[in-house]
Amino acid sequence: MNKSHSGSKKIVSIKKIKHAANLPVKGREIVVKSLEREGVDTIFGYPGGTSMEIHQALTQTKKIRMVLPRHEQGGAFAAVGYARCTGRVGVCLATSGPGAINLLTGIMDAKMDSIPLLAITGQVPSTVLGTDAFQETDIVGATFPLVKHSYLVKDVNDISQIIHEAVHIATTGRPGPVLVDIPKNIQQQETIPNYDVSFTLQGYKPNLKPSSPQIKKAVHAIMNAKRPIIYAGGGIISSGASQELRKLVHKTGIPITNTVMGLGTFPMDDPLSLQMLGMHGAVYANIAMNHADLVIALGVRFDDRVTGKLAEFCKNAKFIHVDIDATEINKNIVVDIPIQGDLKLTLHKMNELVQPLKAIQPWVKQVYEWKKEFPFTVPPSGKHIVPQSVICETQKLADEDAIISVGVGQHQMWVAQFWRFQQPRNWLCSSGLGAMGFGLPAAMGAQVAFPDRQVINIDGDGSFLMNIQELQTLKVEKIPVKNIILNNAHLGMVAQWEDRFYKSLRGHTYIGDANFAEIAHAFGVKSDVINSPDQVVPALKRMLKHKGPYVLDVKYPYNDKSRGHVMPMIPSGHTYLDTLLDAKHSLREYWQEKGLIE
Ligand SMILES: Cc1ncc(C[n+]2csc(CCOP(=O)(O)OP(=O)(O)O)c2C)c(N)n1
Repeated sequence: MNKSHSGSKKIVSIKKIKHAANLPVKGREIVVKSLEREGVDTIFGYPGGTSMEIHQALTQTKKIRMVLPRHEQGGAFAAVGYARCTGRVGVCLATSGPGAINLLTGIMDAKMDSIPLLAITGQVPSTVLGTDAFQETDIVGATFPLVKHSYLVKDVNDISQIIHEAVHIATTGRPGPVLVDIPKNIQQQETIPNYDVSFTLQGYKPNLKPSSPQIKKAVHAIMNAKRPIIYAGGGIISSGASQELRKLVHKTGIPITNTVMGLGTFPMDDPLSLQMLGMHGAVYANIAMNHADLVIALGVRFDDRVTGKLAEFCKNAKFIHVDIDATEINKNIVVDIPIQGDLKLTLHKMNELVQPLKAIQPWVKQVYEWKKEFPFTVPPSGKHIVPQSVICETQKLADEDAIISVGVGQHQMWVAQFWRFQQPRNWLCSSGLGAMGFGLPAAMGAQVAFPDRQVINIDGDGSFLMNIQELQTLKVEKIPVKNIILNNAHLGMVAQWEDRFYKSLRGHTYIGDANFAEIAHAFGVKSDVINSPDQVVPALKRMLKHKGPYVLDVKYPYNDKSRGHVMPMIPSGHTYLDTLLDAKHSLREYWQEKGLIE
């Protein structure tokens, strides 16, 4: 939290008078006031020469908590974590040049996963723009393909309007990242502020209202389907349509599978939930998708990790596709019934028209049989810890509304497979970009948003190392994130691909056995290390009981046999029949042996 320095009270009162009397104030104060007016309560910002004016102004507000990350990438991920779990815009702030460039990974993560993010950057004074001035980077140019929209502020009188537009664009339609780059001299200039702003951007009017005839067509297709399946993704979360989705599933009885982004939109322990689909998804979800006659795609992208070989994907199905973003429709898959519009509105209307589907009972029975035949299984533990069991034990001990964050790799997929999410916005995962280093700072952002909830980062050792400096932020800012490091001394997921496709030749995937408990200790964060199965539950209990931040280093050996791999797995670009079920069998071979296919 900000601590006001001596004499600051006097400055505050002068500022208040200036605002009240419509006297000139500096651009930097207008930035802060405009953010306050947009309801921003937290900024993750790292200062430097061209942004310190804004930091100075931020010391004078009590409405915004300024969290200082220890790396701008950490700040951007924290803002993304804040946005993912609250649904409100996340805000990060950086100086020009290296600071701004360090935001790029977080901005891209927000772009790929449609997360509302406002990235504010200081810029060199406009008088020297284009001269290769010290720490000048054309950040508007550099982020051009990554953002939903961007602004270079050229006039101090535009600041409040631009901040209002930026937040509006980031949070409406398909959410995404917006950049506002503010030259230092504009932060310093004075003007009489005018906060009477409205949205004026020509051509930005996302259509929310779905077409009624298209909805009727979709409902007709649903009522006549014999083998329908719902494939639901992050769009459900963005539009707040989880309740409507639940109603659709329960009213019709149609089985549902989720993308990684969509986990939590539907309770994963409901019998009709087929959990996650795709490369490391449930075998039964992928089989059901590919045997369906109607795929109801809701807020999804038909991403390659879901479809595998496009030409073979759901070959015998018709597609309904609902998305707020018209450019998503017919992008990867040509669909039969496109519906452009808001999912909450669309599902609400569909729910009024659909009826229970009695004719699909044999299909649902078949789906339940697949579900029984191909469950996710935790390998038996010998003398070593099995990472999947750590995930299951953690869920048994954690609060129901715990927020779970992950890095990228095997641990990420195991959490997606084994954690049974019941509600949306409890799952922080860099899904589209797959950015290692996401877990800790994203958890930090979520914990700042929800100080009283459990926030647990289940990370890989490689991923954790990429933003490990944020342990100091946890300590100094008193952010009680719990970190479980599934530490196999390897870049496990890449090693898994080496085992599968490169004859186990290690191409720089051994990273060494760091002692994360000692590192955490050096940052002043409480920690523990375990390496045998009987230690798991007591160590988890101690961690969850602790009031402050915590690091639990869980050591287990990387195992090049299938029990150490994330299974099942559909090799990239293949079909569901190529699913590797274990070390020996693909689904195709298994079904051939049973005489079910040729
Ligand atoms: C920033 C970044 N660099 C590289 C990769 C490629 N990559 C994907 S998974 C992975 C290994 C992750 O290792 P670790 O975090 O230890 O998790 P594990 O797979 O062992 O659970 C790598 C290097 C990535 N996703 N992100």
